[in-house]
Amino acid sequence: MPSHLRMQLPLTAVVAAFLFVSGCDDDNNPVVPPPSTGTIMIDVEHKVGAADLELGTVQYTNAFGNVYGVYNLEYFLSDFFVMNEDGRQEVNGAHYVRASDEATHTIVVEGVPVGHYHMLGFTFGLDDEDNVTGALSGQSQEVDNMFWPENWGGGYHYMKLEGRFINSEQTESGFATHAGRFRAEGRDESHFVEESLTLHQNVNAGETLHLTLVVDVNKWYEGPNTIDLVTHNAIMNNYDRQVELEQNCSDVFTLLGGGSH
Ligand SMILES: [Cu+2]
Repeated sequence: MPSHLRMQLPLTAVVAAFLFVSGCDDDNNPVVPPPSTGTIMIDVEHKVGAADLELGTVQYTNAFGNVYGVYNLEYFLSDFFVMNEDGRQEVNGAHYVRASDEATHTIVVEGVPVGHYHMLGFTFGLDDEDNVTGALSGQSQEVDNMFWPENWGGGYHYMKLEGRFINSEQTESGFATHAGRFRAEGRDESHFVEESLTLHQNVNAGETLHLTLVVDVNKWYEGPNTIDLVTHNAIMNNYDRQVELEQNCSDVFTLLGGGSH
């Protein structure tokens, strides 16, 4: 450390002590500015219809009539935003969720400007800005394993939803609902899903608003497209399957604790 810096330290300490003491004479502490943002904490709950998602057993029935089980579910939610009359406040960042790992079920969105908001939204998967190979590296092996092949556009899977179902021969067969941006020659438009959920809540300075996001796995397979799991293997470069999934995302997510007027 240069000597002139060391010399200044005692003087700084004296000034700080004086400010602190004089600040104590007032009810308000003039030294620390009040926070202008709050936090939204979202707990993710996975369901299949009304039932809690239980991994690893073939016990659910989808809209098509497939009897199936989920063995793995992992996905990204990113770029959370809240909206009110003043506009849209975005808090960028990607959150990795894995059904088998409770530690990934809490999403903390910090730095939300204080205000009353009537909408909470996010991107299911990653938009083009975030969906870049290597952009999320260094977080975990699980996140790295979400990579999407370079020849299909690179970046990351939006979701891996994998399991087993009873096929028409009455035997168990695997399915892999892998969602992502399939980019190829003649197919280079972006596609990602933006969700918006109704909210009537205040974000208060320095406080945390708690919400629950319910994710219903069955909804990925119904409305508007009723999906037969027979068709859900090796779908990553299948344009029609990816578009169907995108459309079905609209009612997968519901918000609890959003309040009302
Ligand atoms: Cu895949």
